[in-house]
Amino acid sequence: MASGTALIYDEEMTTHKLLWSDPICDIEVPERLSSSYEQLRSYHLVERCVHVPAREGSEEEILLVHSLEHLEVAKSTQTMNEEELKRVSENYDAFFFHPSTYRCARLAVGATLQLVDAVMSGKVRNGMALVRPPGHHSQRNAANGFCLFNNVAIAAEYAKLKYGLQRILIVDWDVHHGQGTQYIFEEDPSVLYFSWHRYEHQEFWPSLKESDYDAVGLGKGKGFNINLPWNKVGMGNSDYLAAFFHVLLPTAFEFDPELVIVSSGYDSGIGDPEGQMNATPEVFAHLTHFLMQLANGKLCVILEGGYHLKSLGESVCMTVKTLLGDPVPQVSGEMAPCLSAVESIQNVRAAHKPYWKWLAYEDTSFLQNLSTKSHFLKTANSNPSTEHESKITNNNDTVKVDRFLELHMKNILFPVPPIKTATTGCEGSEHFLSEHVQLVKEMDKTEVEALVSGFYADLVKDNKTLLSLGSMFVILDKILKKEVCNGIATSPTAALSAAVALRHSVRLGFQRVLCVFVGDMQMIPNTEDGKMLIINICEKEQSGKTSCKHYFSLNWKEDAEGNDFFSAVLGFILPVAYSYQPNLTVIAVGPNRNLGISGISLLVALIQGLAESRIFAVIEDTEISLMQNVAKLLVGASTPAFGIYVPPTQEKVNRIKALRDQFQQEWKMLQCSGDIFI
Ligand code: Q9C
Ligand code: ZN
Repeated sequence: MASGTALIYDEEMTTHKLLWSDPICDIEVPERLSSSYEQLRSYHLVERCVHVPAREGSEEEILLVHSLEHLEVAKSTQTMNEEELKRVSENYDAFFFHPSTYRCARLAVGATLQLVDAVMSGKVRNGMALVRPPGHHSQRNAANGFCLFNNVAIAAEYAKLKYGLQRILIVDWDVHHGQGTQYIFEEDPSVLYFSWHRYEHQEFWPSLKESDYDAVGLGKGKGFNINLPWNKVGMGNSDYLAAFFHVLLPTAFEFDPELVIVSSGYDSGIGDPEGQMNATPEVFAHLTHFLMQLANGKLCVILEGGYHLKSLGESVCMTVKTLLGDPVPQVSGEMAPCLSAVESIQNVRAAHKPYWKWLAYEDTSFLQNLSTKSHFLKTANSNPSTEHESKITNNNDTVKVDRFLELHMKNILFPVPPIKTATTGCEGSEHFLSEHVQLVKEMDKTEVEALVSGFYADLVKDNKTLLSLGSMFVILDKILKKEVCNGIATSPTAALSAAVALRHSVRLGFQRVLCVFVGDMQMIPNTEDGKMLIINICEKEQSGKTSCKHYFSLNWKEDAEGNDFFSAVLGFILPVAYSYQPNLTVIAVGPNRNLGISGISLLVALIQGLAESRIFAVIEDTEISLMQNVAKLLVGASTPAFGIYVPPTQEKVNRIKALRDQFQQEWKMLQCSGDIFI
């Protein structure tokens, strides 16, 4: 299993610069690269990465995507004077040539391919390349939007050719539409291209009809081009997360890529003069964390845009930190997507319904009637209570954003130590013991009795149970004191241990504890005070409780053929959990579990984005191999195998949809369709 994170940076790519005055291009400055690298250095992230050198991409490699003519024009600019450079530049929409541009663009291509090689050969697990000029607007025969060669598109073609890959996912979270990338792969079903972008009903550059949600790909490539247009500025953390839960991630898991490449523009972050969006740096940690769950962790992040230097640098650091496996910081702000974002999400889901199994049974009956529906929603948009409060929106004042980021990043638990896991020395633990694991000593019996006597005292019948509670108290304590990030304990009675753990964590001062129960859990603690939220995944309908706001019962029996739990995790559990914003997560697996190891691994892997990655897992002590799997996940020693993707049955889709309809007013991250407006 590959480990380590590659970082590619070559100062020479700062020599490409604008030589004349041009208000359109003057934001694409060399400092974008150098100051991001400095920021990485100041957080001590550079020394934790594997340094991989850049190289020049070869002509042959560039010709995988571009025409010979385009290559020759670019090459010819090396010896031109300023006047000639300016004249060639004017042939393109928003591009400038410098005598070193050709050399830098070849380094940008080569750096990207070096990263692909490092990841594909297993030298590292993942990595990031800081490159200039960027690539995603560049087309077969044209420079465009600050881009000369399409680094990411070349990398995808290269990976197909050199490693025989059949499925590559490109995620373009830059705020502009990578129309260049779309054109290159439009007819190619082996490359799934996802882009969200500021669109404003085609008002925003590059103002193309084909950037809208109905451009789904052509010919054999139908369904493999996903555009999510943002029709308003001010989109923030919750809108981006909703897009991942309700569009990108389910599609990506069904597609099952062998490699993920990110067109990683940070002009979609707060303070950017181009994007005018509101997403704070830590959201990029979450996006990165989600993408790390695909393709066995093989993730290549390539810089595209990003023009607010401070915001760019912080966001780059968040990305690299997450690639390294550090705890994921909490996202800030109220977790509710705005109406305009939900409208875009519903439209792209409807447009892609014919091509993806996970969407097949979703109720998108408004499909026939999209334009009227959209019109209806446009008027609905004027409801101010469901629109974002735009405190930071439309704020071009770079000083104010700088100040905001300075204060904000201080609250983001940064720097934090790498993940440490606490556990008891249980059977099979030698398989995952490492420097990241702390063995805890158990509390003695009288201490435990004293602690438990306040609540479940009468239930503690034997020494074995008492002892397992003892180790649990120690682990929770270490999590609270931030000595470790997560912990795992076995118990002869997981239900009892979990119930006690919940009560105890609230007593320790955790304000919001999310608890996910899997299997037979007879003891459901009282959740009335809102300090706990319980999601009970069980096979039989639980009676009572169903009306309680902080208790959900999700009926689920995993499909025998493979893992059909993706739809439940993405369509319900994660949205509710992100709406709740817990500061501790407890996962308890009891007897007669109704989910396989792959389903539980999926749950644990994705839930790790919450509560600053603070997780306490309690597992019934007969479940040795499950215990080993979960422990490896918590330690970060493996990227999980989630098993074969199986689409959910109509019946299961309906069940999730019913839960969404019932709870989306309260838990707003569940919103992904127009039903909420009726
Ligand atoms: N009126 C990247 O972020 N704006 N490129 C042109 C013309 C160009 C952005 C405006 C923005 C290019 C990689
Ligand atoms: Zn951009």
